[in-house]
Amino acid sequence: MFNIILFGAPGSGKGTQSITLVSAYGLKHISTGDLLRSEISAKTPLGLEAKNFLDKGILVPDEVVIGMISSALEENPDAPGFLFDGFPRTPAQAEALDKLLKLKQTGIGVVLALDVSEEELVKRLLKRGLTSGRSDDSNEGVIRDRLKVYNNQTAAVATHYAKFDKVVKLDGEGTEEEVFARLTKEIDKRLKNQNKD
Ligand code: B4P
Repeated sequence: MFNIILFGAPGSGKGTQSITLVSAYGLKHISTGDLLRSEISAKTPLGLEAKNFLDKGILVPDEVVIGMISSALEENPDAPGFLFDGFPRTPAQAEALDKLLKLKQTGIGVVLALDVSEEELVKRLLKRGLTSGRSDDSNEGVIRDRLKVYNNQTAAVATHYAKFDKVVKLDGEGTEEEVFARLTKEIDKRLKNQNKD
């Protein structure tokens, strides 16, 4: 089993790259943002609670998101590996994920961290906001708040995985194809090493 965390600030290309990566490697894609948005559209109690957080650009409480991930892992016992997109977003989520994967006798293979400048992030999210209908993309103030949340709460997740020498920082600027090529180069290197062991 090979599990990947695609890491980076909002707008760094996690969701975009996940689509092509899961199809290239046959992984199961788990995006907490997508899971939360589908709960919101279905107007479930979890979705009604989550909406207030997403609209303001702040993080949904850890216990809610960890519960969702635990169910997603249980629902996919035969997955050849998982691509985590937008999760973990706090050190507490990272520790919970490590424990859940340990129960499945697996762990994180690599954390691929996409590096994009703040001005480029704001530009991309405002552009997506013109068509996505996402309330958190259409207001520059909310976008800047999401970037602050990333710097204050989420960046520490990379520090957690750096302790285990799992983090690879990559340039997330350029065309989608260029970024995809950088990501696959790193994944292929690790898969080759794993197959040697
Ligand atoms: P997410 O759904 O995870 O969304 P995101 O971080 O905003 O976007 P992403 O990074 O995937 O977008 P992408 O760059 O692909 O989170 C939304 C909210 O949900 C959070 O604010 C939080 O409230 C909540 N949440 C989610 N997970 C949580 C968790 N674990 N804990 C607590 N709360 C959680 O795309 C952005 C745009 O850039 C697109 O329009 C794309 O086309 C464009 N783009 C991508 N690559 C490009 C490139 N190379 N060049 C030019 N444009 C590019």
